[in-house]
Amino acid sequence: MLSIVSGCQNPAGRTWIIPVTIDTSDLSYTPDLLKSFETRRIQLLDSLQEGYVLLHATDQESYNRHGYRPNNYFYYLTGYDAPDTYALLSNDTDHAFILSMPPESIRSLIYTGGSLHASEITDLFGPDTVLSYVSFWHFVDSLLQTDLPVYLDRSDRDLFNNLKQRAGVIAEERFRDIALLVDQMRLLKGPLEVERLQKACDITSLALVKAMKACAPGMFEFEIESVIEGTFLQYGSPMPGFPSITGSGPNSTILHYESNNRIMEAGDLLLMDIGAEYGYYTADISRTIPVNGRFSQEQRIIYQLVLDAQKAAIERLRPGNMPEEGHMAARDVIAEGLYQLGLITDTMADWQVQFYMLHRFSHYLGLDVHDVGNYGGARIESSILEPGMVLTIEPGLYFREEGLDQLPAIFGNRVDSTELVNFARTVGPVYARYINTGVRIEDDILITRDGNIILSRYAPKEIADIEQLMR
Ligand SMILES: [Mn+2]
Repeated sequence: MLSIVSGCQNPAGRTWIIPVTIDTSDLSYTPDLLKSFETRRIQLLDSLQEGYVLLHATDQESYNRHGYRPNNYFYYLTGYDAPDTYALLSNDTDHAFILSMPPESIRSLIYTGGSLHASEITDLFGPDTVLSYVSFWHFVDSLLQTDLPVYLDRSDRDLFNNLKQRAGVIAEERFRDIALLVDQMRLLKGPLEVERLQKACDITSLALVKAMKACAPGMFEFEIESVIEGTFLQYGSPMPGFPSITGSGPNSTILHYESNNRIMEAGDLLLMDIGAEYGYYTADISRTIPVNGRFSQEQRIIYQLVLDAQKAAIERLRPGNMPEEGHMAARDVIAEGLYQLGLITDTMADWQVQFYMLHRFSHYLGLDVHDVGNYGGARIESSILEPGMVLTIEPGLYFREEGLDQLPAIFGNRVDSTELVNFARTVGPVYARYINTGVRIEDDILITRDGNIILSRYAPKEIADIEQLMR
């Protein structure tokens, strides 16, 4: 076990201390951690009127990222994470919690090694029964012959289709969404979850500092990506929680740019939107830096505006407020700034502000980068902020080269075409000065009893700090 506090010293002598060590002992299955899975199962079964919950850890082939990770609901309720295994939860007192072994084959033994034995699974995860893969499905098949409802992750299409076929019914209402039972629980993070998110944020912050120090004109964007993801791996994060975005120059204005293969030039901005995953929880932090280490006057203006908006939003994030209040606070700062700069003609015209902002400023964070929560749907009862919620705040401003030409395509259905033409003509000369400027600043915020804690606080975002680190 190494115990190094990582500092990044720059020639000017400034040190960024990020309290993260190369040590994954915090991922071991402690009694407290195992208890947290059990508590969730009890809470779930308390709210389960009838029927049962069937969860799939997903299989080796289903990963869409660097490596395998279990289905979020499966992991959240069991703590178990072996590929292609299943869990069954019900209020049947003899079989309240059943886990399956993975399918047995000599191929999997040779290629991936053996799995835990049934007795080891029982000792560790505490199921009432561990069944072989085949026996598990015999049991499920018998349950499917009843007309009890089945709760499952409806986004797992393979499982859903498999169950419908086995049940031989088209009665879709028998198959219900586990989200109805669990999302409200997942929204409020417990201390052990916050610990993982904090560590994910610390590793990500360190990666950002290292990227800032490495960044120089002439480098490829993917070289920065490699510094970032190399740091993730080095600190025990097996993979990013989502594809890393390192977009420079014109690419800084593309929201989900993932090619990362352009050569960066002096005068470019570099927008990094990245997140290490740690213990299946992911960070999501964005920082925007000048490739040559110094913001131009135009870049400085836009950057400071986004930063001021972001801080205004973070201040509003406290218990009792709606997440919308953060969004609106940021929007108001940005609208006023854009108006002062001559980039919009009317602060009350939502479409004008939207033209630069392009996306919402906030989402929940947890096992998923866009974690469960109320985004306007009906899944979760209340969206008033409560202690234990974790959400991102990520205002951004983007000046695409063809931006003004795209106005009719974006707003043509709701704004009069002469108004669009006039707008483009009025703001055009000012807009031209900012072309290829894309700035996004994103932090991860834990709501606490008194307000909030910025989990991503170790990632520098003040202009002076970034410039000094890059000197
Ligand atoms: Mn985000």
